[in-house]
Order: sequence, then C-alpha cells, then structure tokens
Amino acid sequence: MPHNQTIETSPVKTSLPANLNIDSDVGKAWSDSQIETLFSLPFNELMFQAQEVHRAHFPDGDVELATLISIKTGGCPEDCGYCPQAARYETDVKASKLLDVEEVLKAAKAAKEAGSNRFCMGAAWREPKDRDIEKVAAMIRGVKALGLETCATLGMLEVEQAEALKSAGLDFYNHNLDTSEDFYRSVIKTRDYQDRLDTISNVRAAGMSVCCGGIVGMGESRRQRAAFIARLANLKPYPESVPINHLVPVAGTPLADQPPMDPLEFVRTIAVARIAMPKARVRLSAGRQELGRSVQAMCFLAGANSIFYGEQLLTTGNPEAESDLRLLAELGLKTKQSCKAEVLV
Ligand code: SAM
Ligand code: DTB
Ligand code: SF4
Repeated sequence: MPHNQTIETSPVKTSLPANLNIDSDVGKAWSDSQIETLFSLPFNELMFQAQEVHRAHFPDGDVELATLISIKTGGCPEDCGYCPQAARYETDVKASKLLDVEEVLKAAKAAKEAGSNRFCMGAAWREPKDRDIEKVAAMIRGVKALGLETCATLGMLEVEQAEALKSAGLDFYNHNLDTSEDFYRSVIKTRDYQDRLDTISNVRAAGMSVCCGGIVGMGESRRQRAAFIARLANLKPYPESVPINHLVPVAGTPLADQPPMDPLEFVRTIAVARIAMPKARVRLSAGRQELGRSVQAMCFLAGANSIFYGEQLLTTGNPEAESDLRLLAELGLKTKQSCKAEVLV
C-alpha cells in the first residue's frame, strides 16, 4: 500500500494522521487495518508521530522502573509455548514453593533502595487458590508499606479474588493478552483468549489498574501484531501499563528455535503501541539483553517509558541495574522518582 495514500495530515498538527487527534481521541476505537497502516509508515514518520503523542502525554519524558520477583517458580500446568516455567517442558527451571513474606520484603526493600518505582510479584500458576490469595495479600501489604507501587501476576483471577488483592493494597494486576486472537491458539491451548479477557474485566471490576501486554517475535505476522495492539488499545479503558515483551527463546520450550525478529520491527511495535495508547506506560519488558543499547535507545525515542529493572526477570536474565542507569543517564532520561540516573551523569 503506497504510504502517501494512507497518511493524511491535519492542518493544525501537521504530522498526525487525520484519524488521530491527540487531544480528543484517547480511548478511540482502532481497526486492525488502521494499526497496520501505522506499522507501514515510513520509519522516520512513524517515529515522529510517536514522539508527538509521547510528548503531549508525558511532557516530563521520565522512565518508570519496575522490579520483578518470582514468588512461586515453575511447575505450572499451562502449556504457553514460550514459557520456561511450564511443567511439561524440559527446561533448566526448577520448581519451588511460594516464597516467605520476609524474603519478598527483603527483595522489595532492595528494589526500593535501588530506585525502583514498582514491585511486581509473579507466580507460575494457572490461577491462585483462595489460600494463596491470603499469603500474597500479606506480601502486598508489606510492599505497599515500603512506599512502592504494587503489582502481581498470578494467572486467572475471579472477581472476589481481585477484590481481596485490591483491599490488601494491590495497585496493578498484570495479565497479558500475549498476542492476537487468531495467532493465540498456535502458542497456548490450555486456556482461551476469552479467559484472559474475563480476568482483565474482573481486575477492572475490582477497581485496580490493569497491566496488560504481550510478546512479539513468536512467529506472528505483522497483521497479527497489529491485531494484538488493536485489541489492547480497544479495551475499555485501555491498560494503564503495557508490557511489550520480546520473546526470550528458552531451551526446552516449543519456541526455543524461533529466529529473532527484525529489531526495527520491534521498534515499530513500540511506536505503534505509543500512538494507539497515548496515556499508557509502554514498558520494554523481557528480551532487553538481546536488544542492546542502540535498539533500546530507539525504543525510548519511539515512546517506551518503562522498563523492568534489576538483574532478573522471573527465570531469565535482565541487564544489570547499573548498566541500565548508565544507559538512561547517557540518553539524558530521568527515572520516574529516583534520582539515581542523575547522580551518574
Ligand atoms: N502465570 C501467570 C500468567 O501467565 O499470567 C503470570 C506469569 S507469566 C510468566 C507472565 C508473562 O510473562 C506471560 O504472559 C508472557 O507474556 C511473559 N513471558 C513468559 N515467558 C516469556 C518469554 N520466554 N519471553 C518473553 N515473555 C515471556
Ligand atoms: C510481563 O509482561 N513480563 C514479565 C511480567 N509481565 C511478569 C515476565 C517476563 C518473563 C520472561 C521470562 C522469564 O524470566 O521467565
Ligand atoms: Fe504458566 Fe504463566 Fe508460564 Fe503460562 S506464562 S506456563 S500460565 S507461568
């Protein structure tokens, strides 16, 4: 499709397509084709438009730091094709029990001291049992008392469970759509796309903020990537936090040999997510070690404004905290609360 036929410019904001008004279109409905059209823009044009939207909604341009901890690792009954924690795949991950509250709070204190804004507790569950909810609620209360934003990702959630977590002080619940509805089945068969949508709706019903994104680079087409972003953007309201994970291919999982996606296509995905969800924190999530500094810098230029911060994700690695702070400082990017990055300049 020729680019010059799909981009119309508004007389006021000359670089924005006619279908996007950054002041009034927050929460607008997006068709898959509209999102795909954004993907197809000339790279510089896409980056420029993403920058405009980013600056309009995040004038400070700061970067949020979220630290992850795996509170219950491995042994998961689900079959997510990317996941080293699924019991059915032979990976190096050893299953372990739910961590003690003290251990979680020790990690949360360290994250706070390192300048983190948010502490996210992840469990390799299909869904938590009610007795798990009580234990996680104790962790949430402790983390909240440290002055950190709280997030948890525990699998599917009933509305009563979501309410219990909210009462304990949970600010965000992470549950990903992961990909487009039509690609989903080739990655996950043990739960439906609709189950994910139901959990997100239960989290909303409990009054919590939603952290919802997915993984790119699993072999999906650009059309399917566009449909995935459109689905996120069309949630009412769209998620406050949008983690975009770059597949980490892990030995033993069905996606272990998936070839890496084109880094520029990854940058485009970030830019499109920024334009489609102007007020969301778009997080550069798993796979940053593989991206390198230059691609990450382009992602920040494209509107990413959150990262997972700390040496470990759940079971895979993440860049060293010091090197992340150095990269942010070199790019002149402030962190959301901490002044660590400025100290290093
Ligand atoms: N068990 C819960 C669930 O599935 O909702 C919570 C933890 S699960 C590990 C959270 C998310 O991590 C997944 O939805 C997926 O997007 C991401 N993830 C898992 N393994 C990954 C990998 N190898 N590469 C990139 N992202 C991954
Ligand atoms: C999300 O979207 N990414 C995080 C968080 N939510 C829980 C998890 C990434 C996991 C990467 C693979 C691992 O470390 O096991
Ligand atoms: Fe289990 Fe979550 Fe991994 Fe799927 S992504 S196998 S639900 S831990």
